[in-house]
Amino acid sequence: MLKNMKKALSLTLVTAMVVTICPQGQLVNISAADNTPYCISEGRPVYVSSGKNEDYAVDGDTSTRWESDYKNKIEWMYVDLGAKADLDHVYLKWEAAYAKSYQIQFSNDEENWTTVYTKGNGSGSEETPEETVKPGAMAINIGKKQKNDNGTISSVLSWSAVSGAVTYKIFVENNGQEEVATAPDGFTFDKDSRIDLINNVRLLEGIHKYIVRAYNSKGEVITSGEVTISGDVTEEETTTETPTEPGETAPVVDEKEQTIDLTKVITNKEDRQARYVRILMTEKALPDYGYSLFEFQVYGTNGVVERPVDYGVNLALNKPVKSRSNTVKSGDTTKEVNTRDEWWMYDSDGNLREDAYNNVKPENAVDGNTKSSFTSYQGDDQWIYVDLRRNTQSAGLLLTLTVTQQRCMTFRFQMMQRHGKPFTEILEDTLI
Ligand SMILES: [Ca+2]
Repeated sequence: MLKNMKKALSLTLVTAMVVTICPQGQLVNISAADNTPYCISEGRPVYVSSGKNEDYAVDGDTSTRWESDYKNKIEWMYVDLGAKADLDHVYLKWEAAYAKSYQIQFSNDEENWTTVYTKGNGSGSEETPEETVKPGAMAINIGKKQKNDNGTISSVLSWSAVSGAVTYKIFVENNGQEEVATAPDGFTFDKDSRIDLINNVRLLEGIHKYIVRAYNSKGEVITSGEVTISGDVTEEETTTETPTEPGETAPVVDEKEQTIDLTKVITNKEDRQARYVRILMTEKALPDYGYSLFEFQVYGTNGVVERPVDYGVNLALNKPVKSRSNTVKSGDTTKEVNTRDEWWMYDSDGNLREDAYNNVKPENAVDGNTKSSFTSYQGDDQWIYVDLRRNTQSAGLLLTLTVTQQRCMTFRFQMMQRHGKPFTEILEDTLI
């Protein structure tokens, strides 16, 4: 079992018992009364359609990840920000099994979702989609348009599965009148319900709204989704206009790391408010695997996650450190050790292995690398201190202590103003 603890303290520190000390984590410099957006999703409750360890997607650690079940094409994840917050941007860090197509959606009741951003499409095409998905529990994607032999235009329409649905029907709204949608071969979808989640539809000339309805076994509509699409070929070929609804933008850093600037895809500030933010994944980069996401971070203000404290510059970074020297008796000889000291850290000639020492040396505690650590000698009353090389009145230091033994540990933080002077107690605490 590991226990982590963060403490703010000043100047020099002293610890007790066997303890591993890692240097400070990532700190964000933010001035007082700042309105700068920050990560308001970290550590918040998160819900997924499948898979384990969903908390890893909001833990702020880019080395831990969530992975969905590998079977389904459609998966989702949403985070509860705890309050209707002002949203600024979403940051995604994917593993190799990323989503080629996905949507960012908002909700305030966990039931009705509004799609505010769409990347890719549902057909596997690399082309920029032209659809504008309306609010609804069912996400619809329009694939690449194609010209049929008979001169008509058609496109692949796919949608997300709805729990409890036994059939789906496709309709098209034409001049305010609802009609059944038609397939390129003349098939009308209303005649025979289809349970497929993908269908080829013929596109009529002009702008039309296509509607997909999900029915339960009693023939009742559970939910529906809508998509607006043009059947005009000329418009498709010159599709450079600004979309009338929030749509695709190109803020992508690369396929694995993406930032969606919500201020660019949602014009009105009032529309950038939500308590729940969802990512609906509709197309896999690696079809045989689940979706795999290291981080799903939502940035904004007025959530419930507190703004990170500004600890300023890390004054201890790579400064001289010293840990207690322990006199250890081994047979007839004695030796001085200032770190963990185990038999397996020595080679067959009895010499301390350099790689073993490098894993535990005191310098690891101030190297700015959260992956390296100092481990003290395995006895009580151990200490490590750092010399900041100057006197300062406003020094601050954030320490992460990782206790590697499951037992009571008392530690004290102390400071010394000048070499040779007594230490002054700053803080004493006990971990159990
Ligand atoms: Ca993570």
